[in-house]
Amino acid sequence: SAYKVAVVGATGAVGNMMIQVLEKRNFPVGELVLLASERSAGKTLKYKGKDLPVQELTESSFKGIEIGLFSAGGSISAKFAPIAAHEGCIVIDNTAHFRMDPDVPLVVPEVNPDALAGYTKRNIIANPNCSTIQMVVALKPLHDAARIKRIVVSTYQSVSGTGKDALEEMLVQSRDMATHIQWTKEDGLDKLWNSLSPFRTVKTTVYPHRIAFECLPQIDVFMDNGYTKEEMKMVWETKKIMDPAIQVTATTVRVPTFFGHSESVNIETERKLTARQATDLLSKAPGIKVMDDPANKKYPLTALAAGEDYTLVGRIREDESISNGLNLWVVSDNILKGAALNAVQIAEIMIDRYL
Ligand code: A2P
Ligand code: 11C
Repeated sequence: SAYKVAVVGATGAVGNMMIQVLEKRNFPVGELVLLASERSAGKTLKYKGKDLPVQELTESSFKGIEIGLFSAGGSISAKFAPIAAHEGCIVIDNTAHFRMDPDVPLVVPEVNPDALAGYTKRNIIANPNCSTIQMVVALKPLHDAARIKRIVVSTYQSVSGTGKDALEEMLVQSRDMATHIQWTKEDGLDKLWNSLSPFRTVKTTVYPHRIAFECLPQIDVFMDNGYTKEEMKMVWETKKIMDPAIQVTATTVRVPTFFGHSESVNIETERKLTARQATDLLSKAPGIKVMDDPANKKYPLTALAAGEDYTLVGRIREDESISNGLNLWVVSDNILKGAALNAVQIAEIMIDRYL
């Protein structure tokens, strides 16, 4: 049978990708309803070669809708997800709003699909944060084999994670600097240094500092413990999805890349895993492509992960500073597996098992 599906936030970066993923995977869509703000009402978006109208999201948008994919921001989900759920719609929510609600399953299909059984409590299922999703996809097979005790992760997250305004800000700044800094290798470094100085304090609107040619060790807001919310999401969500016993510490950094988040992941396990054993486990695991051939300079890159369903894992090494430790480099498309694809995969399991 086919289902009546709504995409909430259809005009956004993730919402748009949700439509493409539904089409690409031939999801059994009977009717597709595209919802966004009143600003977008009247626009059309393509689905299977047809132009579908975008409608304004209202409290009466969900009559008869069976599956709702939400990606229009936390406050929109806070208000409209319960309304949709009350109408009998299964909500799959990509925002952070419901993730830590004990009555809401937080699911990565390759990791904890059975948690979906808990959906009946609220009719709402949460899609984890992109940086958490790719990390747990890569770590689940290692955890099953050797019990992970502790994770130390540093992220290198792309600008698309913030949205379209941020992508534009990065491009404008980069263009400006590349145009105005007239320096070649024949010139002295002092000339470069001096030409950079007007750009040390540029006015920004999206990020607190310039993102072009910079790394920002701040994603989202700071919490009372000195960590950012993005860092704490990685801690809380990993425990909820994989195992509450795992200790996690994270440093999340925004870097001037377009699509795909990269992560340096260090783990300590109870039982010893050699790099070779870890590579074998990862090669057989769902959703993962191992890309690890140092002799030929092959390792995961954002350019290889963008547009790709798989999470790429490489640079698999034993951590020589402890007895049972590994280092990995994990890269995945944050809009795809990190958001839209994971949500649609959840919907596929829901159809398979419960609807
Ligand atoms: P709109 O395009 O009409 O503003 P992104 O994260 O890429 O910025 O996208 C956010 C998505 O959430 C867009 O589809 C946006 O629609 C939608 N959105 C934002 N505010 C509202 C709102 N008040 N009601 C419904 N959809 C909203
Ligand atoms: C980023 N991870 O890259 C964020 C975006 O909780 O769904 C997604 C935020 C979230 O900035």
